Amino acid sequence: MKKTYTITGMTCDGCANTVKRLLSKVAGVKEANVSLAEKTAEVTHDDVPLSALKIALRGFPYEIVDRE
Ligand SMILES: [Cu+2]
Repeated sequence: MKKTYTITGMTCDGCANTVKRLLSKVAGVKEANVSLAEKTAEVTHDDVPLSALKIALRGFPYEIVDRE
């Protein structure tokens, strides 16, 4: 499935690249595309729970949340 989440805490392209890299490493994630301008991440994955994506960003100044 492909799902779009909100990412908080990103301030520059480096942040966006870091979030993309961290999310891409999660088991079950096929692709992650991050938009700094929209503060979103579009993640293609096999039913990876949001909690697993949150854990991937733990220790970094970013948070992934469901899009309102
Ligand atoms: Cu940054």
